Amino acid sequence: MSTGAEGSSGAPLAGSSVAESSVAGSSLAAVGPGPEPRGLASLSALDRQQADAFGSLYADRAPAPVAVVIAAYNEESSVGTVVGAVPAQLCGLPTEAIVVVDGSSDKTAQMASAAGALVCDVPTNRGQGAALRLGYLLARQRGARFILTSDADGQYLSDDMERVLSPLVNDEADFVSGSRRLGSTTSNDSVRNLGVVLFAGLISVLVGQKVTDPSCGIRAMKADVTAQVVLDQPQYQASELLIGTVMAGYRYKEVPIAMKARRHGKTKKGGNLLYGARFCSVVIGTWSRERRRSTKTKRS
Ligand SMILES: Nc1nc2c(ncn2[C@@H]2O[C@H](COP(=O)(O)OP(=O)(O)OP(=O)(O)O)[C@@H](O)[C@H]2O)c(=O)[nH]1
Ligand SMILES: [Mg+2]
Repeated sequence: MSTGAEGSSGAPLAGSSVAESSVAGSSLAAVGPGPEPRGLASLSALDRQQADAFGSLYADRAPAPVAVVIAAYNEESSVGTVVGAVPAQLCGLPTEAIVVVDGSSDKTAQMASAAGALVCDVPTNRGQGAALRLGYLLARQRGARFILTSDADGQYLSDDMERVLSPLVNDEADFVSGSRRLGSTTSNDSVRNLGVVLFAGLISVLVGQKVTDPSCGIRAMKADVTAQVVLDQPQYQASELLIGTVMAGYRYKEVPIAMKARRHGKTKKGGNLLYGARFCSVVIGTWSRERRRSTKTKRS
């Protein structure tokens, strides 16, 4: 299995000498003699502080090799069912659900906790991207080998989790995304569905990798990948993670999944126009940033 310190090409990535703590409750990112993993620079003081508090809170709970990280904001009607449906084992490996709530005004944190999740309840709302970035840190800190994400609104099915994780466990990929286009969706929002096709085409051309669904919330990655990619986006994080990972040379794979329409609560992403505009700006911004970086790396 790759350690995440190497890209799929075998080329060493920055920061392979950094040992992040994998012991709950201990301090983070003990830096050895070498460059820091790029992703650690994206962490804020709040992320580190929350991670320390979370580590202490759950120090007595045995860690699991597979962390299912879920960002949840005002999802009290569905988060308990989503957490309860996470299988105890995936691909023969024990799992744990880590739910990151931030500034919710309802009982999301209590419902997630009652359903058995480890909950990080951040006092201020920052967005799904910031919540997932923190969730990845929490999972790495607890020593997870694999991180799977899902949404708290019940749009993704726990039945698909094993299919998403399996290529990682078999070392066929470093990052696996579900794809509603390879599988199915019950959404009849034609604007959203068209957006998925158009952005998939754009990203495929930009990164030179066939992508069919760049905004699918069910995905899995080797845990170390999340420390190596820059995750600056506070809300529209999906394409930043995808583009950063593929452009860093990690092996990407998609598997078919079934996506359902939201049954409770409402979208946190705004209307289709705003969602599309922000998504587009993250795609172009991330691609430009990663391209500049690879040009600079090649020159030096
Ligand atoms: N912690 C946290 N989670 C968030 C935030 N915004 C969104 N989320 C969660 O991220 C997941 C995806 O958000 P959604 O609003 O469902 O976005 P979407 O699935 O792209 O859009 P829809 O198809 O309209 O549901 C859900 O579990 C949300 O609760 C936030 O600010 N903080
Ligand atoms: Mg949703």
